[in-house]
Amino acid sequence: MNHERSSLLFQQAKAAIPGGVNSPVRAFKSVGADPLFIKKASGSHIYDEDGNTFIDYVGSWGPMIVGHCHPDIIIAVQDTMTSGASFGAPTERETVLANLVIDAVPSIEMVRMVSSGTEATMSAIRLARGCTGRDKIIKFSGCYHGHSDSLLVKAGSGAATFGVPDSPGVPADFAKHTLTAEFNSLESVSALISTNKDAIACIIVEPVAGNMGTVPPREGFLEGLRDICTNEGIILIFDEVMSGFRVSYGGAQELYGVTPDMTTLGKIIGGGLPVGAFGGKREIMEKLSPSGGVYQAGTLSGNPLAMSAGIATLNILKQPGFYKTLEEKSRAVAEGIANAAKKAGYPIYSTRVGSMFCAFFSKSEVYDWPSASQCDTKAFASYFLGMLDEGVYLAPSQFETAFVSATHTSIDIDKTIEAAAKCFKMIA
Ligand code: KE4
Repeated sequence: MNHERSSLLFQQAKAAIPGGVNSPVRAFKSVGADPLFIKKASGSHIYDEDGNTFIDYVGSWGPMIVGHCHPDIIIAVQDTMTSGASFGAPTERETVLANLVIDAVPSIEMVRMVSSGTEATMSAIRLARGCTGRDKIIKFSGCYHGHSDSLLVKAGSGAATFGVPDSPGVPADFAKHTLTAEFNSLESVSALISTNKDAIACIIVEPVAGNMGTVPPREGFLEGLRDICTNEGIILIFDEVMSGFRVSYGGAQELYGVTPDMTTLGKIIGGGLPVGAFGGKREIMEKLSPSGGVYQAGTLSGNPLAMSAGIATLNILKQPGFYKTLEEKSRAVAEGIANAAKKAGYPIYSTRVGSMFCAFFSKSEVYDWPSASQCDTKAFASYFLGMLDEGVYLAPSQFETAFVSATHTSIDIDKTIEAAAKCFKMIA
């Protein structure tokens, strides 16, 4: 497969942009290859600058659930553009999208729009701290909530339950307020709470972890977090930037029947344009400026273009049968890949929640970061590159999620499974 133009563009990009990309995972570093530069996309396909065609399971990391270049979204954005891209003033569209979100997610009584998932989680944590007067937060290893200082933190060593920076530039004084538990382990949460009594403002969790690969919550885990937070006066934040409107119209909280105090959203609600959001109980949200004292702001928050793309997207998702059809496609492709691995005698651990799925290169169950981190990432890299040669574009990391869209066809799915069978035979 010819990648000449992508390679040339990557060299040019590296001269002007750090690492040649505007977000690190795009650089293909963990699969040891140069990234493809994408020229255009349509439906379930993307087309690179060398004229190669791929079945796309990245979908811009989640937003493209209705497929690339959906005509309704194109028309909505074009029409809005002719009236003005942004005013820095309130518009009716913001209330329309806010009400679509509120109607879809009952735990959200009020919602604030921002421009990224990072802004959403950063703001939700500040609001939780403002509401409780507490400084510490609990997150989970392997969960990613964007790149704000409080969240680029890993567990401190040994007895020290304090967090330590997970990136240069994050002051230790910030990191120490972030405590890290293990996903699917209520015991690890209780241990942190017992040594930080009445000091924890919130627990933030991806209800379906999507940033260590796809890791579903075990039976009772989310319910346990809910009980702990209720008993301890801790605000429970579901980071549904990825799972929101993805695993069901009401997100993971609808799927698992567990109600958080706050929810963060992004990706799908922007239909491919920059949007994030955070929302929750009225009594919490009203503490946000200008109705309350917790400050948060954004020049392009709620801008007309992004609102129009989000409204058009959610109107498509609301249509009867959307998620049923998506579930059938997702099951077919995830099970097909798992069966292909089995036939090739290559062990993978396959997970799926709705249209989020992952093939872990692991002989044993993956249920948290320690077990995910044992995966054979070299073998994954060979699989990834083999699939790319076969015209299938997966996320360039073992620790990411694959996304199915409404536009993936049975032909796409059959081709994907055939490609996987070929790749597993090659690496077995
Ligand atoms: P953004 O700031 O990238 O819009 O959202 C951060 C974020 C927050 N919460 C969750 C659950 C997320 O998955 C993300 C971002 N997801 C990654 C994909 N693993 C974005 C891809 C990238 O960083 O380029």
